[in-house]
Amino acid sequence: MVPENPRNIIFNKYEMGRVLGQGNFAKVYHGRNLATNENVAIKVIKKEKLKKDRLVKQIKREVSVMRLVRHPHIVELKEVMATKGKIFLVMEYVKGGELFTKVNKGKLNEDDARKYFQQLISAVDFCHSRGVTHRDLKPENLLLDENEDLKVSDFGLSALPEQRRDDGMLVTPCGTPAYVAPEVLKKKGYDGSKADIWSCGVILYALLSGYLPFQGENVMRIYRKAFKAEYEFPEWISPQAKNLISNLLVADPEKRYSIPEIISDPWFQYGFMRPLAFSMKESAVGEDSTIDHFGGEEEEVPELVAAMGKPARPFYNAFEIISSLSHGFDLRSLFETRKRSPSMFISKYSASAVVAKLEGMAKKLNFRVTGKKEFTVRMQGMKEGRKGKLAMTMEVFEVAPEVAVVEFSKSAGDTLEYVKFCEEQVRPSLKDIVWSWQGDSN
Ligand code: ISQ
Repeated sequence: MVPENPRNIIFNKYEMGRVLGQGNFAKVYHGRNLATNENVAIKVIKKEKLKKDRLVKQIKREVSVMRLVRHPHIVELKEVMATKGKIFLVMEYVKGGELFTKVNKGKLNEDDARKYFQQLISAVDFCHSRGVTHRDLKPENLLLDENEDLKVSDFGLSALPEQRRDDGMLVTPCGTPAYVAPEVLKKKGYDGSKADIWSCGVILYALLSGYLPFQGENVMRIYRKAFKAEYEFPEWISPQAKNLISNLLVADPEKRYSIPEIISDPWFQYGFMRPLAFSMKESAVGEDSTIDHFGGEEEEVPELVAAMGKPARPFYNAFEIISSLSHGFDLRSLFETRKRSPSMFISKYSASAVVAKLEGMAKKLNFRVTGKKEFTVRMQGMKEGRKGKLAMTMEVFEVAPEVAVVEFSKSAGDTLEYVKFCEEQVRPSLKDIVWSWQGDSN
């Protein structure tokens, strides 16, 4: 029998409220943390809406990206929970609504438009520099908080069924017609970061004019104009802002401004302060979830919890979440209590680049590579230690393009010698590929 749940409580922790937004694969609800009364936004993704492997890839991506990043202009992902049929992404609730509700009431003055554009570019720059593109920047993803500051949502989520050609270019056409770059529409390979910059150009144009640069009675007409970057400026936009827009809405992505060029543009620079960003967050997985009964549907047992029983400890850090996701969305590893001699770091390089670097390190430290299988490297020292030769295994998981998690463990030798070796030799020799070490705050 399905128990009554008139208040739509999920995981004994959140009360689900009204719908805030809806997309192809997900619905976003207002939520309230029952213990703290904190408002949250909860994105609910039904697994059946996507093929499982695609879904897992997508979730992995959003989680791995959003769990790691803290940026004042990116919507924070607080927690991830799942039942057999649904994934719940608990996000920061952004109160002020969509930026474009404001624009619909009329164009913004240049100072306000510049402030939002600067905040947008700092969020985009932050993600691009971590190898993450948005690819669906559009009004619905631009929210305003209670201080009238911008928050970009869905970074990392637009990487739905992603395909890359051999040269690394994206081939999945995605995005929203009026904001989509010509090279995306052409369905040729494209550079996701240049496509984002085009969308930023469309957004800046819309903020300053109150309407879109490429309009038409049907999608084909809009596309045709976008292909040729055919648009006109209203006369009230200043020459400096026009100059910047005309360097963003350039059909050829090669000739389009890059982020550094945008940042050094004089119109953009006016009053620009780079926000303090990035801290590696400590995370929390739902610590006590019993029966989830949401939306009057069939009773579901949260698989994370059902599989594992009550967790031994309530909090997990981003590394644990990511590495467990890399193991196929099986979060059991989060609940292991056995202490290994752990070391993990996140790198902003591809898995193959990291593997190459690990092999180079072995050589430099006079270790012999004793095994290499896909993204696992085993190596052994030449010198006899207290308990024989030291040996270690390093596993590399690519959790997003150009984001790899590297986990290493001792496979032979004395633990103290191993820890010392890691601290004194391994860490320094990897410093140019390490983005952040497990346990380090940033
Ligand atoms: C956060 N707050 C309000 C609305 C939202 C919509 C989508 C994603 C996050 C959100």
